[in-house]
Amino acid sequence: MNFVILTLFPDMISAMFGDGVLKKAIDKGKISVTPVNIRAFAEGKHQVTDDTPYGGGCGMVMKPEPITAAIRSVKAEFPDAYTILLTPQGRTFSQKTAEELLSYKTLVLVCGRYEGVDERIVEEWVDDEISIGDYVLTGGEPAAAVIVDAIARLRPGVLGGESSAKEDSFSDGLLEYPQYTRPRSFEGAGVPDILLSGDHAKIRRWRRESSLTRTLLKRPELLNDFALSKEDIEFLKRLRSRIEKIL
Ligand code: 6GU
Repeated sequence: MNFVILTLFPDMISAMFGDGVLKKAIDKGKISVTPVNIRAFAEGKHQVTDDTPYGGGCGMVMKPEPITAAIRSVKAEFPDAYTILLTPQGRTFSQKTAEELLSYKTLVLVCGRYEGVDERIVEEWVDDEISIGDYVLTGGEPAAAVIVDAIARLRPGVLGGESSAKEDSFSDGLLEYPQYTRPRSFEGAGVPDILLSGDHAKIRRWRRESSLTRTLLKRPELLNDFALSKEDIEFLKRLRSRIEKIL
């Protein structure tokens, strides 16, 4: 899968993928991450990429010509690329969005800066607009990194253990159960006995129930959206009535 990131700050992108799991995935050819410098497509001695807004107002707007030239050049290489503008006005990114975008061979992520990009870019070239949450960043680059990370780790061969992406928080709509490793006693705090019991059926059940308990206490709204088994529902009923007795 190819991620092409149009930005005025390509070094920001290179830095974010120069280490760790995603660097390994790039080295192994599982994904490619290509920062494209929008400024390289700007004309003139000063290669200007922004200008003052028509109608007045503060801040600068990214000019349409350099972004258009950059997108055209990417589309020449990847005609089927799906183009996403990173903007606080977009639909909010989630695990579900990551799974949905996994089906594209090439994603072009356009990082906005300043007060935004000329609207004609959005009309002519943009297939989708995505935000990573309800707050404002100075530019789309951190958002692009978040989106690439969340999608890339779902690709086969990117994570070490093939099961790890399936077991984490949100993949089944629940938060993860608590994890422990050695030492068995750390500064007076122990490990739940059941995890040391070797009884794998019991451990599986304890983990499921821990996930359900955590989700109910920390993010109860998540329980509305996802399919729960009969056992899950029974457990949550008992948990709720225990909590109600205490309160
Ligand atoms: Cl995608 N861009 C900017 N500038 N701010 C954001 C964002 C994106 N998502 C949340 N805040």
